[in-house]
Amino acid sequence: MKNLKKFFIFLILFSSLKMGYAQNYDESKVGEYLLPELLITENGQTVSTPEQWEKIRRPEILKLFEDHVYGQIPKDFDDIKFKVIKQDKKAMDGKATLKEVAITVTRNRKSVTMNLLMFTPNKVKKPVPMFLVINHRGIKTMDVTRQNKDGFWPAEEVIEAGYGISGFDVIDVSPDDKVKFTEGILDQLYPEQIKMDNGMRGLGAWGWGAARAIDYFEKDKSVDATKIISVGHSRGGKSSLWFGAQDKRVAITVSNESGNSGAALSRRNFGETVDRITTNFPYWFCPNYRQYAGNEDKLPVDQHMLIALIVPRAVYVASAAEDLWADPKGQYLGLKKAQPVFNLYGLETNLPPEMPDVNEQIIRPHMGFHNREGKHNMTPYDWQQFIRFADVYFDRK
Ligand code: GTR
Repeated sequence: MKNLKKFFIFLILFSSLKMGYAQNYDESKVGEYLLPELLITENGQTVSTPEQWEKIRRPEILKLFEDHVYGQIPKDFDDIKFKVIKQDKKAMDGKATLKEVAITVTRNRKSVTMNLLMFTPNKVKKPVPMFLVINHRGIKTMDVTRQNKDGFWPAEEVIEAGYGISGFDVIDVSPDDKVKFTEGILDQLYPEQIKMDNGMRGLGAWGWGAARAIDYFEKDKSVDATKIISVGHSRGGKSSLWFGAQDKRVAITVSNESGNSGAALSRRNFGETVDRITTNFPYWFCPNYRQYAGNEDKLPVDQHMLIALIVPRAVYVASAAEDLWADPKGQYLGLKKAQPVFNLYGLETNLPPEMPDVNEQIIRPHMGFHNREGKHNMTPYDWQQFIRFADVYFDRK
């Protein structure tokens, strides 16, 4: 009997402890939070010009994300080779050209090969802007035979709009798996990163893969490599943002429902938390990130600063109304709180204080947002919005 009583007391204590970390979906319980300063340098200097931002504050913030959240994305290797292993100039009933490219990267005499899949439209004269998807949903979503048409990668619609569409399966660079994530570029090319507290992990490795895809596009005359649009959904969206922040060759960075550790503010206590994400997916982040579980206020950054790193290149944030786990409002605020950096460049963004209505797109220089009706997914509706935004940004229509 005594033991039973003890057990119940333990149970109550344990569950209230857990409550501290439990998910909140009640707007009235979000509470107050103070974001780190975007435009004050570590020396206390106020940033008021793009030059100060680029020379001082941007590198400081980039390093903070590297050291505390995602880890590095190494840039060095000894050799890169591209081999077009398949080409079909009459794909999609003659509307597009399909290419499958094997990209082999060598460092310290070890190599990794990733496969890039791409379609470019045939009825165009100029090189085309290219959508590049960091794809964690598997190769089946990018069926090159087009027998299986998946709304996650709606190649026909993108080709019809005059853009190229491409993607690679993240498994080629770093499997999306707690145990196997090193079985790719980490084991083969960058083993020293595994031991580092700010070493590359899953999300950074996928970004590394996207960078190698752009290395290829720079050599392919059918692609306008100055107009690359990096796209990722959810975990892919987190990676797309981190990659877009690093690699200035990305013209538009799209984050679709990237949520926690993506576009959503971490200090806003709503939906997924740093504790949940680092418990379930520790291998996405550098080991240092875990210390901020239940301790978000101590983070030296918040996610609006990640978005700000991309400016003045364009950023598009998409969310879905029923995807509360990813905190649509927190994602909107992530974009909104990055505004001071857009403004530094003379870009008058003026986002309204509240999120726009569901299915209402907002386009500003150089940012866009929508909150689609429905659940967590990337759909043809989302793609239509990305295309509309790209048309405006690239001045195509
Ligand atoms: C969830 C994870 C999210 C998001 C999502 C996805 O389980 O908690 O942060 O990344 O997976 O990638 O679909």
